[in-house]
Amino acid sequence: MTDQSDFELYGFWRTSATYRVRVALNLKGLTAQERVINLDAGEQLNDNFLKINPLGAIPALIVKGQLPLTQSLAILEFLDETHPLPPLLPADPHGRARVRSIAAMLASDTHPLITPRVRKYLSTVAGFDDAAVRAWLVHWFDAGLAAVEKRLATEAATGAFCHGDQITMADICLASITATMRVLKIPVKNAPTIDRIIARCETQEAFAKADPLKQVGAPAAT
Ligand SMILES: N[C@@H](CCC(=O)N[C@@H](CS)C(=O)NCC(=O)O)C(=O)O
Repeated sequence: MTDQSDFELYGFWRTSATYRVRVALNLKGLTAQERVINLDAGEQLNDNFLKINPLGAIPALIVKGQLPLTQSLAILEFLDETHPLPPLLPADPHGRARVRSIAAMLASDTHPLITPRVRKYLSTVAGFDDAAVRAWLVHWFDAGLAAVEKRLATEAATGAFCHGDQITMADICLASITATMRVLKIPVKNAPTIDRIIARCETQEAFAKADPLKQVGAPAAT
């Protein structure tokens, strides 16, 4: 690396999974030199990038001299283990499992259904027109967030944030989904607990700095 950043981060301005890593880096006070992989230009499928992630997906985090790290949740866990403060998980095992469970509902069960590769398959192979693709996106965002809202609104462990009053990886994953919905101009519906938690997250610099529209390559806000 030519600059003084702690890491290299392969990402793109609007992506949900890269957002998660940006927020975690910001919370930990770490910096990354970003390498843009333009998803609109299909750069995730270039040979050079496929050597970094054969799945053709960002983010990838490079720790100098080591193999690339992929998968945002694995990267969040890595950052938390190597830079423990502030922690992204609570101390108790049950709480840790709850936070990982909410994070997985968002990053593992909701996010994959709305990725560019799925949208491309729907429009080029499955015969979806633009309206049908949009209806698909709205359906899966709504289904994922409705389930998370139900948990957050009814479980006693919910506090100012998804788990108690400290930011955890559940909040990072929740905000990563709502940030992407905002980019796609899809509203969050009937989710007062999510709305409250996201409003609180957005007061935090670590989240504000990761706003997709503030990243290199983002279009001017409309
Ligand atoms: N589970 C992965 C998902 C990675 C992923 O799908 N990233 C999207 C951007 S948010 C991507 O690069 N998609 C490329 C494509 O779908 O072609 C993670 O959390 O890192």
